[in-house]
Amino acid sequence: MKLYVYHTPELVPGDCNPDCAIAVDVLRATSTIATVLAAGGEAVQVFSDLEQLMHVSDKWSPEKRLRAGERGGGKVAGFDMGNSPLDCTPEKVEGRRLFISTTNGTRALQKIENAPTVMAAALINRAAVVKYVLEKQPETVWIVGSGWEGSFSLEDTVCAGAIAHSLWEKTSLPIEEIAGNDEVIDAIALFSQWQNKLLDLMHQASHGKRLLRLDCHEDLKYCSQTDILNVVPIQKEPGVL
Ligand code: 3SL
Repeated sequence: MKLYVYHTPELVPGDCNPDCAIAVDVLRATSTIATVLAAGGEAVQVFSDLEQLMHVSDKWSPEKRLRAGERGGGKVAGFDMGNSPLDCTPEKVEGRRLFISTTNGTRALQKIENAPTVMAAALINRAAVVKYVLEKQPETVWIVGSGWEGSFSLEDTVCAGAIAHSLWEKTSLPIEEIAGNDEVIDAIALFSQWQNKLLDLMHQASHGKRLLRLDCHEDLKYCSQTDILNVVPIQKEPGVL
C-alpha cells in the first residue's frame, strides 16, 4: 500500500487515479457528513454550487430532505442549516438526505469523485476509515485535505497524519515503503506532535480562529475528538455518500 497526502484539492495530480481517495475537512464538512450518516441520515449529496443544490433537492419532498449551506463559516440564507455537525441530531436527520454545499469540503469530494473508492474522513471517524482501508488493501491511497480556498490547513493535515500514522502502524511497513510522497511524513510528524492536544491545535488553526469568532467553540471541541463514530462515508454514486 502506498499513501499520498495532498494538502489541498488544487494539489491533486490531474493525470492519475488512485484506487482509493479520502477527502478530509475536519472543520467541518467531513465531520458533518460522518455525523449525519452515524445519526441515521439516508445519504449525503454534495454540491459545490448552491443553485444546483436547490435545483436537485427541489425534487425531494421537504420531509425527506435537509438543505445545508455554508459560506465563510456562516449559514446560507434560506437553507435548513449551516455546516455544524452539532445540528445533526438523529431527531433531525434520521431517514433524510442531506444536500450540502460548503466552501471547501464539498469541492475536495468532487475533485476525487472518479476514484473507484471515495470516502469522507475526519478525526471523529478516523479508526473506522482506517479499518475499512486495511480490509480492502488498495494499492494506492490518496488523502486529500480541503484546505481553505486553495491554502494549507493545519486541521486537515493533522487528520491526514492521524490516518497515515494508523495505517503505517497497523501494516508495520517501513515508512519509506508506505509513504508515496514527502507530505505523508510531514503529516505524520504534525500528528505525532499534536495528538494529545488536538483541541489546542484547532485553536491555532486559521479556520479554527475564524470559527471561534463565529462562536463555534463547541464545534471545535466536537471535531477535535478522535475515533468516536464507527461510520465510513463511502461514495455510492458521484457526489452521493
Ligand atoms: O470549507 C468548508 O467546506 C467548511 O467545512 C467550512 S466551515 O467549517 O463550515 O466554516
